[in-house]
Amino acid sequence: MYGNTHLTEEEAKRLNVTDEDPEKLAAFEAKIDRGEKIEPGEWMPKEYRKQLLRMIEQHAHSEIVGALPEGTWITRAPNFRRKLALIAKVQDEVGHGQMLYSAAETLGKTREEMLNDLMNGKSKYSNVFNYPANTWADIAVIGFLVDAAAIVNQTINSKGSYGPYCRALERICYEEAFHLKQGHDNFVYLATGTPHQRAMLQEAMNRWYRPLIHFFGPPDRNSKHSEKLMKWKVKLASNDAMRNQFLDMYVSKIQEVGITLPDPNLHKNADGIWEFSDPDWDEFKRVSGGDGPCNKERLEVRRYAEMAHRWVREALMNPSDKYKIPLA
Ligand code: FAQ
Repeated sequence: MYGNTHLTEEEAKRLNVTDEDPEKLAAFEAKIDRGEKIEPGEWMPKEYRKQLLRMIEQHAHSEIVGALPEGTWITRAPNFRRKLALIAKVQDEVGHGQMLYSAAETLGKTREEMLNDLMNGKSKYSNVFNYPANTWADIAVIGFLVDAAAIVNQTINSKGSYGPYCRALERICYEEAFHLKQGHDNFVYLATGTPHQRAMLQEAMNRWYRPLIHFFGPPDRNSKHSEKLMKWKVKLASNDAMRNQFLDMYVSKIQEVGITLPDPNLHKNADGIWEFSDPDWDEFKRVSGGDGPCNKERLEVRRYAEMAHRWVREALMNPSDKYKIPLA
């Protein structure tokens, strides 16, 4: 065993904690096992900090990049009610990014460093936001199913071990529940609408099916970080388990309004596990590695926002005479 921890020497090596103080490590693990939260400033293994930061930062980037595909439809929403709901939703997503950047900052990386790493391509964000929103039906699919997928992941992980991340996730889930409702309403409206509306929705569903399967990450057998993240209760279910829960909850809701999924092999087996055709994991690797249909555009928009709004940040952070509005 490694010190007085529950870890074998082999596990300690895999978790990359062999240079940590075994006493502190044992106390840290015991705290997590008791279901208590780790808070900023408390001792934690370097690898826990690194993994947590990577995951929260990636999540924060996903929220602000995730606002872009839907954001492009605000001016083209089909009516005022839908427009208002979409504006509120997109604003919420950016707010989620803010909450998550704040949680990530408690681990020692500044917001500026994180945003720079997003723009220079060092940090990842969710694959799903590298696909275009070609029609209004894409907004229904994103609002209903991407939000549903996010809720499955976030509800599970909100019971995790790091206080600031869990508190942010809890709040985010409340807001996502509203997003899902408006997405579902939009989805059902199109599915039960004119033949043209139904065809538009089916076409969008066909395009989003694979990215949605990819959303939960690679299959467990290829997941690099799950062992550590699950050991330390950052992630409370594996990629496959979350994907399965999503399919369990939403396949029937899609099919009950007459929309089909473009995989003849999608079915639930006798053990209650969903099986599906190979969703092209090479595509997932390409898209999450930077080579998807919209990766370039998404980062260009981010770089433009950074440049065009620099003066606002400067005015807020360094108030000086240069930015003072003369009062009459
Ligand atoms: N996209 O070892 P694993 C939202 C990478 S928020 C791109 O299994 P892990 C709200 C992974 O980084 C959506 N890359 O990774 C919204 C790793 O690469 P690396 C975001 C992915 O961390 C809705 C490699 O593959 N949610 O949608 C993806 O154990 C509507 C190996 O993977 C979160 O971020 C992916 N999908 O498990 C906004 C939730 N999956 O770093 C607007 C928090 C994996 O070694 C509109 N994150 N990779 O180079 C998580 O729960 C986990 O990070 C997983 C991946 C489950 C995503």
